[in-house]
Amino acid sequence: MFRRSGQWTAIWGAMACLAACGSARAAHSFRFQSNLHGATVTGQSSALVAAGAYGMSLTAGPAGAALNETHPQGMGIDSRGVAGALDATSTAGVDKINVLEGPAGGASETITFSFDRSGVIRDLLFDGIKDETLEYFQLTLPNGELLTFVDAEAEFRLTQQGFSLADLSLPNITPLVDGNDDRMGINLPFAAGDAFVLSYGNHPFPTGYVPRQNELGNGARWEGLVIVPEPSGLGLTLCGVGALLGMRRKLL
Ligand SMILES: [Ca+2]
Ligand SMILES: [Ca+2]
Ligand SMILES: [Ca+2]
Ligand SMILES: [Ca+2]
Repeated sequence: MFRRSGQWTAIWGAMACLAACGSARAAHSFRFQSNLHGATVTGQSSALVAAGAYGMSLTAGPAGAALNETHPQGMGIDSRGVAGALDATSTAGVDKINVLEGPAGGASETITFSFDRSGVIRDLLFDGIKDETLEYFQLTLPNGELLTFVDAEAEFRLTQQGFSLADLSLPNITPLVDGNDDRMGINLPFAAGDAFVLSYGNHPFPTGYVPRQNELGNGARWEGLVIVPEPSGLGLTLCGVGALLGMRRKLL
């Protein structure tokens, strides 16, 4: 009995040590809102921004599109410069990331981004993803894997009408958190220069599903992200040695 409680004490000690190691890593927050970066971002096809020791490269897509940071709730893409595309109808806008309309429409606007040193994307911050209209953001990771972020209430809205998230043909569905459309603690590692691609979509309604007030997806915005440096190999080793020593002491 004593041995078992000692084991648990050691395990808790190891977890506390790992948490302490994690919290010691400084967080760097990139925020996009209200022209925080002025003309270095808004109106540009590509931009460089910085937060602490990190530099971030951003590129708007498709070709001809420009970054737009004018809205208080985050970054959008202005595609008025994309030949054959419409980006300013009743359901979309130049300060949102949305699906384009017009002859060259059908695909989403995109933001491709990378960093000048390695690290971990800890938190992703979005705005304007609506639950009942089945809007989503997708993030293509450097390894090609695709993550899909839906509203925290999307599952609830679907189940109200006898459906579920499993009815959506989307890869790796990851619900956002509460009403803020953010995802904390996602922890996506990257190397310097690794490219991520952010895009938007709205899933076709399953047959028989009717969104409240018959609303349609209308684009959404990217508020930013928080990155932390990679866990130091030395720090983790010290944590591991400390945890083992603690466990050994408790078991003796
Ligand atoms: Ca747009
Ligand atoms: Ca929306
Ligand atoms: Ca939402
Ligand atoms: Ca948010």
